Amino acid sequence: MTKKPFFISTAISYPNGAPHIGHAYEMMATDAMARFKRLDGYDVFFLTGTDEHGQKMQQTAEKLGMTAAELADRNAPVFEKMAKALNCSNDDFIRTSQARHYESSKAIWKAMEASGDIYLDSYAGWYSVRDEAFYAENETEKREDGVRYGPQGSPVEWTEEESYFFRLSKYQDKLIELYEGQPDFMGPSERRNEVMSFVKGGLRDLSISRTTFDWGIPVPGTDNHVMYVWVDALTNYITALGYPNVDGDKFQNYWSNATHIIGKDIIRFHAVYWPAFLMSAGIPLPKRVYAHGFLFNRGEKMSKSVGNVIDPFGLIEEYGLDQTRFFFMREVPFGQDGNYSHDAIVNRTNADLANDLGNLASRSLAMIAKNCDNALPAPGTYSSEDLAMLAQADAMLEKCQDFMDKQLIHKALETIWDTVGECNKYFAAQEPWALRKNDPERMKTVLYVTAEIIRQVGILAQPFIPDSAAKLLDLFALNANKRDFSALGAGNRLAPGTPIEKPSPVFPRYVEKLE
Ligand code: ME8
Repeated sequence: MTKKPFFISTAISYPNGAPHIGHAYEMMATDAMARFKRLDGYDVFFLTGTDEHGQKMQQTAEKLGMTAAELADRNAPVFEKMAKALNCSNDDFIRTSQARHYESSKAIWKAMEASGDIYLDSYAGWYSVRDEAFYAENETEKREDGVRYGPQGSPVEWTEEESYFFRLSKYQDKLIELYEGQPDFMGPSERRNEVMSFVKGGLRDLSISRTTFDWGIPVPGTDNHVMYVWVDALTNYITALGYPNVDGDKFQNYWSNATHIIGKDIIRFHAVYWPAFLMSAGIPLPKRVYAHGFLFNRGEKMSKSVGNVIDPFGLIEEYGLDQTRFFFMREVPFGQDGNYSHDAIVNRTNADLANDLGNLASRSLAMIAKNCDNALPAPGTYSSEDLAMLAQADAMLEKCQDFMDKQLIHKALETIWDTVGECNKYFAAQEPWALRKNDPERMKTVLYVTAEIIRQVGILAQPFIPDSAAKLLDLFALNANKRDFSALGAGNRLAPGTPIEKPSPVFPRYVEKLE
């Protein structure tokens, strides 16, 4: 049977500085979604990369006394290294400075031009270099400091130059039709409402080329225009699938089911401009765009420009990779803003991972090793408590599938950890250590049921904490083909007789360092 395709992407980051935790957050969450779909039987293509053109890159490079290309060459590898450090399973890493991307961006430009959607005029208006965005006058405000700011709180400057325009206004009704006809096109609902009111408020044509600097992809047929960075940036998603070769396997297969994961500050580009460009170029649209929230360190927004960046490599080193992944995905409702702090990370690490799952696995498997000759016992007749416990574990997959289809990562993790919590209660209430003397057969059943719950939790936890979940599954010496989601549920219960050793701890506790 051929597998169903699934394409998923992160935004591509500006490599004008080192990656920060916001970039890491988006990568790990998108990785969890990619891994989830792979384990659920999909043929997945997961894309991430760097967005290297534009005025922001050029200005930063000038300040540093280097060229934008040199700056990109210095920083893009750090983003790639971060993807590896986060154990991201991306299938490609695109850099918009690559030749394949020049070809693809020129092709989409020509396709939009052929539809009669591009014309030459001149732009006079506000531009934010930090956001790489044009804003209407009524979206900006002049504050007491005399500086004018855009809607994201970054300064804007007056720009006047000859520019090509895209007939965005022509797509207003088609976009509203899209949002209404395909309510799942974007989420969460706060962002959907924001985009709907922006589009309903009236769309003006969009300036899509720049002439006052040259760090960009040349506009075909001109010698002084480079493409507005967002035209080429958005096109990265299809470049990686082989565009302009729309008949190729990659494009045919993966673009038919595409999801973009982005931050909330760039929803307008993905839910307004991108579908309009695609409609104009005669290319099918992605299925879904989902915007996550912003991360705040003790309530403060982090950004390269503000300078309060927390280094993701440092977090991984301090707390551990899976602990870092787990914390952000379990703690922050995906789609909303979130806070993090040392105490919150330590708390999740020690409570959810080391205590609830780690201790449960060590205690139950150590009891099996010691009292059942290092082999999983066969269960006897199940009590109603056993059946309820097994039923809860068997029901996890469907709930998680449903949540992950809506990008509600935290709800999927909550479902899994509710089962872990319930299993701890079950284990404590059944008291297998007491049964050892007075009802050893019953003890075997309780230990068997507990091991079976740990198996299912281990399988479902893989997308989120891949290394630790693999170690958990290693305790049952499960073959690779017994680790995907088709092995979940009642049909694939652990085989009695499976060798079980006394486990070494899978989830170390975080111990505070002495000052
Ligand atoms: O926007 N918390 O690049 P970028 C959570 N190149 N997410 C954050 C964040 C924070 N504090 N700060 C940034 C760009 N992000 C463009 C994208 S896509 C065709 C082009 C997210 O480096 C941000 O919302 O500024 C975006 O999704 C991603 O990190 C890259 O941000």
